[in-house]
Order: sequence, then C-alpha cells, then structure tokens
Amino acid sequence: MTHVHDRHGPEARFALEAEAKLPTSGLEREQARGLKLGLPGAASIVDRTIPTFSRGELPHFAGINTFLKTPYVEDVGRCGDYDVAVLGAPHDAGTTYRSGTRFGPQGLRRISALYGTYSFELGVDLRESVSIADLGDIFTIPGNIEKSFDQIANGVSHVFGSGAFPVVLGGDHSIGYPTVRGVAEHLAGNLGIIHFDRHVDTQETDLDERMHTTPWFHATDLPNVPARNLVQLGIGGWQAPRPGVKVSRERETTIMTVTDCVEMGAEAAAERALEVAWDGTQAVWLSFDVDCLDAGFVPGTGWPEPGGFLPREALDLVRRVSEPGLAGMEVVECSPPYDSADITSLIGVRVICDVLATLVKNGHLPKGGA
Ligand SMILES: [Mn+2]
Repeated sequence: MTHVHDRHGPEARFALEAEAKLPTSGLEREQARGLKLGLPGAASIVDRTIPTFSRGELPHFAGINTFLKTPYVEDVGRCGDYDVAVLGAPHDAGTTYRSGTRFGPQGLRRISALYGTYSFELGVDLRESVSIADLGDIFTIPGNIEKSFDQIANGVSHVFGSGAFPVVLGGDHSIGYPTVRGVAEHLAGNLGIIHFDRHVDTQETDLDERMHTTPWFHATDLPNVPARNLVQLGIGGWQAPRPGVKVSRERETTIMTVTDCVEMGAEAAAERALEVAWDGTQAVWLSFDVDCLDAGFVPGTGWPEPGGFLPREALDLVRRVSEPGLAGMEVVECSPPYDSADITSLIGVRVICDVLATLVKNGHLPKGGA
C-alpha cells in the first residue's frame, strides 16, 4: 500500500512503512481538547490547531510536567480507566552514599517533556495506542523506611489491582521490595524478577536496616517470589558487596555480568534472562537501576560504577525482555541533584518509553489487546 524504496537501511525502511500505518486520531483528539480548554489561538496564528494556552504535548518547554504530558489523574480511584499508570515513589532513605532520589520522579517527569510519543525505529506512537495516566506520587515518610515501604506497597497494589500497568518512578532501589510486594499479593502463581543493575542488592541488611542494597533478599522471602526466578543483568565492579554475593549463591539467583551479556550477545542473554524469570511463573516484574549503565552516562545516581552497559546495549536488552506478561516496571536510583544536563533522567525516561512501545508492538498493551 505504501511504496518505500529499498535504498534505506532495513530498520529505517521498516520504520517508514510502519509510520504510514499509524493513525492520527489520538493527536486530533488532543488538538480538539486543547482548543476547547485552552481557547483558539490568536488571529495571527496560521496553524489553527494551536490554542492560546498550551494544552497537551506542545510546545515541549511549556506546560505542567506530568510524565510525557499525560493527564494528571488526581483521583486514584480512576487509574483502572487507563492502560498505564505512572506513579512516583520519592524515597531516598534507603541510600547508603549519595541521596537525592526523592527528586527522581520530578527529574524524570521534567525531562520527559523532551520526548514525543512516537518512536521511529519501533514504529509505535504511544498516543495512538495506549492511554496513560500520571497519578502523581506516593506519600512517603522521610526517615522512616518501613512506613514508606508500606505506603509504596499500598500504592502499587492499588494500581496493579486496578488493571493498569504500573510504571514506578523511583526512588532508591529499596523500593524494589515494596513494589514487588504490592504486585505479588494479587497473584495466585509466582512472580519472577528481571533486574538491571551493577549491584546485586541481595543482602539482608545494610547499616542495620533494609537499605537500597537489600530489596531482593526481602522480595524473594515473599511466598510467591522465588529467588530462582530472579535474574540480574549488568552486575559487576567494585560495589557488589560480599554479603549479597553470598546470598545470591545460597538462594540460586542468576547473575549475568556486562561481559556475559556482551559476549553471549543480546539475543542469547535476553533469552537466558527470560528463561529464568519465566520458569514456572505467572508474571514478571522489571526493575531497572540506571546505574547498570557506565558511570559516564549516569552521573545522577547514588553509586555510579565504571564499566557498565552502554545505553544502546541496555536499551536493546530491556526491549528484548519486555515480553507479554510483564506485570509492571520501575526505574530507580535517578538522583537529579547529582545529575548533569538531565542525562540520567533522560535515559530513565527512554527505558520506560521503549518498554511501553515494545509492549504495544507485541500486543501486551493496551490491556485487553489492540
Ligand atoms: Mn545499583
């Protein structure tokens, strides 16, 4: 139906063909809503889709920064009306070196304004395919890790129970325990975990508390979250504490270093990760710590570590493991006070967008099928 010449690269050719098939009805709805709520533009404005008050995506530097400028849904009782619900977990009481991840949700939302809803290579326009709500943030309790855990577990449980796909904006990695708890309580079967990180995060306590070095010890103590279904990609360097390594050995988690993933190749590495996480499980949780990337790409994080993934390697892997059945995801350890030119938040948002678009491509979103 659409003629595209064959001198393009193969991926570009796919992209050009895919774009021709995407609808524009979502954009038209957004423009009509903008004119209704934001008044028609001044008489001198030639493009009559432009309102007087910015409503929706444009211009990228204007507006209130919800995630991807999606609607702020203040009534969390309505989150089940959406395919995807974004919620912040602004918690950094679990950090053991640099803090600041309490501002992670703000940083991620702020730079998400730079993104459109369309991915060229993936051939997906999120605006046309899924409804996304931004629920704002969980009320965490500064200085009280356990109460914050209970709040985060409540929030994630509510979202997952509503049928929306939860996207959690961290927060330090200690939130991995309550997020998993909030999902697992809904499942009759088991939950697997795919975890991107430089650090194992499997020790029982750190500095006498359940810090961001400990989420998977406690998550895999839950009755339906077997440690054998925890797979960790990108681990390595000088910050993987020995107590956690010991636990990984005892509990038979699966670890893949950066070298493992690169030398096996992304396809084989992702296949291994999926085999482990999906062995006998009903659903899988995706936990992405931005520090799985080389420190040069993520200055805004709690424990930057040289030698991690390149952004394109991590993005390739994360897309490959975004299979139907994913229960939800979190992006953690983004610490804007230490960031430079928003680049750490930028990659965090990119991971979320790539996962969502991949889930659209493979039919897991919108809920109930396309
Ligand atoms: Mn980490």
